[in-house]
Amino acid sequence: MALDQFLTALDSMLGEARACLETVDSAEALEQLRVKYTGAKNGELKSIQKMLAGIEVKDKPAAGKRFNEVRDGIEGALEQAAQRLGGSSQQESAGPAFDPTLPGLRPRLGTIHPITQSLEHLKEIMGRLGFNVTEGPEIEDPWHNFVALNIPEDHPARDPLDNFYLATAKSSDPAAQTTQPARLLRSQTSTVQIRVMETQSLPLRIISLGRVYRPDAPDATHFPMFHQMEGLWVDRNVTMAQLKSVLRLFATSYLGGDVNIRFRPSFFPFTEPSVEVDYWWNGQWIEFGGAGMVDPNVFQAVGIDPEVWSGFAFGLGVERLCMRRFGITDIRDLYRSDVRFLRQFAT
Ligand code: FA5
Repeated sequence: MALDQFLTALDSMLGEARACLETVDSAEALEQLRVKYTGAKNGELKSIQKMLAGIEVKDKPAAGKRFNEVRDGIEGALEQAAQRLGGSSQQESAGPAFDPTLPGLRPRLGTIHPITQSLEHLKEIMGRLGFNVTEGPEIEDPWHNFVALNIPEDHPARDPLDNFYLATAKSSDPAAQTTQPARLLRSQTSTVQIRVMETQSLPLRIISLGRVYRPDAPDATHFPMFHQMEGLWVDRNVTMAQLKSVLRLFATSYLGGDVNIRFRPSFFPFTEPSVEVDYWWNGQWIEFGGAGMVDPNVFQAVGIDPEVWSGFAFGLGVERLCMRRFGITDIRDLYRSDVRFLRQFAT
């Protein structure tokens, strides 16, 4: 088929279609025109499109281009006519817009992640015990993550293999490279103890909840990113007995009155004496936190007189608490982003 002939057929169809669509005066007539021109089986556009096969190869690009323009022109004219008649041509073709006899579609609501639920719940319990919520940065410097916490330069806790140090920007100036301060993802929320004691006046009673990072191999109870809740109480006569009472009260409020917890002597550079706290679950003790009396060296690092002030601090693993409360036996399930799993913990 010659190109001229093809273009003439296209143009006359477009002219005719536009004329009809400008004057169409009912939805039924519009629907008939829609089928006449754009119907998938016998529509006129379809018939003309078939003629494209008979066009010479060299003329095909021009013919195809004009065909697309005409098709868009007809679809545009259909849409305009539909709007003039008070609807959309798509809706008209799909039948009645609204069928009140159909059952409704229930909207699918998201659920709050169990860890977020736990964070909120922990804040609420500790708030009732008089602890105010504070925040600290996730990217830290060695002063707040180690030095002020009485963790000396050669302590294994500072080993690059046990921390996520951040690569510092490369500088062509070798002097600048050596003076750039190290940065790391905080490995514990105890960093916030230091920030709070540096800036807030005494006495104080705070908690801080947030993410911490360690290159631990994932298993049922370990993950490289997890959350901790740090607590710090500094006043004139704070004692270990108060620390144990607060942690017991907290554990029974969050995990239930029947929870069995124990304190084990332990060591942290920033507390003396120190304990680790476990709960009993499924036939074994699970460690959910560390705690102790603030070490005098830590007080001195932030300019607080340890002869006048005393305090306790604790750091609890939020995932371990959340797992016990919700009956989750593998920490990795919390971070697989499987909504079928997470939906079970809807509030
Ligand atoms: C600490 O991080 C201390 N900063 C806690 C502390 C604060 C002691 C204040 C004294 C005073 P530890 O490394 O034991 O301690 O971690 C505390 C809790 O975090 C653990 O008991 C455990 O519940 C949780 N935890 C530790 N590593 C992981 C991990 N890889 N995945 C999940 N939870 C973890």
